[in-house]
Amino acid sequence: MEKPNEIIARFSTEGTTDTVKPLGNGLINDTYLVRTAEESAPDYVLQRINHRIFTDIEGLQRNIVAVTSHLRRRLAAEGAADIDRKVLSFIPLRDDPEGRTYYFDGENYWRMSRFIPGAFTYDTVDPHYSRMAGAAFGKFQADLVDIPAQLVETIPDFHNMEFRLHQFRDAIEADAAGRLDSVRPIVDDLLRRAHYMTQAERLHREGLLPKRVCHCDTKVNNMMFDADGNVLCVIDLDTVMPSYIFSDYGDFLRSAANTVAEDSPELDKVDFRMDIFRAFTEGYLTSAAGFLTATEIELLPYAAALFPCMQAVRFLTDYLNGDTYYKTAYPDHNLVRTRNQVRLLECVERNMPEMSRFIESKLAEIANSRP
Ligand code: GN1
Ligand code: MG
Repeated sequence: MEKPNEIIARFSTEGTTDTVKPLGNGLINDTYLVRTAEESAPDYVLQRINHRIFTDIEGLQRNIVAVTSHLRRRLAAEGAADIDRKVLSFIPLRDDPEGRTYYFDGENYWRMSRFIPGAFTYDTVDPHYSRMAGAAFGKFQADLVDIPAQLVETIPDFHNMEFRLHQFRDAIEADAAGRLDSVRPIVDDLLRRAHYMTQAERLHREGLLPKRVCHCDTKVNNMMFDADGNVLCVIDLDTVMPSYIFSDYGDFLRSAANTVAEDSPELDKVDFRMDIFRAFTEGYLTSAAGFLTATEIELLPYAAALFPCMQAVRFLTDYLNGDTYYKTAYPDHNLVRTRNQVRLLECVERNMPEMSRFIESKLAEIANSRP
């Protein structure tokens, strides 16, 4: 493997590298902040892309470049100021006739983007930030409705619940780590919900539910805010791909409305914050109601339940497989995450009727406020 400085030298960056330090806490890629010595040169983010999980790096970077260029054109057309802080820019390789934005050192894939100065991410948000995040993710989807490029699914069937249950059943069958007996009740509890949770796939097959370009990892900490709390941009674009809009709506609430972190073992503290739900939904509907279909809107409460359920299934699958996918800090980490997500799911399920009522009333308000 090449040294960071050698890797950085492959990209057409400006300035000279001063320091390289780990950045963020993603579960999949390794991220570093590259500070340059010169005031005049930007700093950069260097990432090692996990190519065990993202097997089509070429397609992945093509997606990301298509999306960021499209968003950049949109911002320019809107006459937005400070565009370099509102959309990520990826750095091409030096002297590469194909203009590639990733480098393979024989072992690992790397990419670089400009570091956005004065930007902050948060692991928890209040209703005010949630409303802005909702509007921003809704706008992200709205802006990409007319993207001319055909994007690839960077992880095929990523948010396909039928596929996740299939992997789950395989893991149960194999019981590779010998952990099945200890988790039987949770396994049964999740399988009981299989039919309800796979309704999106059935609706899609019947032509009643479209796939649109979505972010597919709308965890709250994948959104950057400026010092005044205004949304700057959406980051972590590896999973931008065609999916149901539920992906973005549901995954944000899964991470932001949980009163505790997704791996907190304190189950009695897990709750689903309806104030966050209301604020996020309001923001989302203001920018997305214009293109959403009635089916998509009606199923938003389902989306809020689907994502803790899918995440519980994914964590438990990994636990049964012996922790081969997610980074873990201790042996039962994936099981603790699973229990946490199941508890969150139960809290969501209790609130679904109220969610539907809230969405209906918001839509009526939006319709009435239109001239
Ligand atoms: C992974 O790497 P990170 O933390 O952004 C995962 C998401 C999960 C999330 C759970 C490619 O995202 O789907 O929701 O962990 N990304 C991938 O924390 O599997
Ligand atoms: Mg992330």
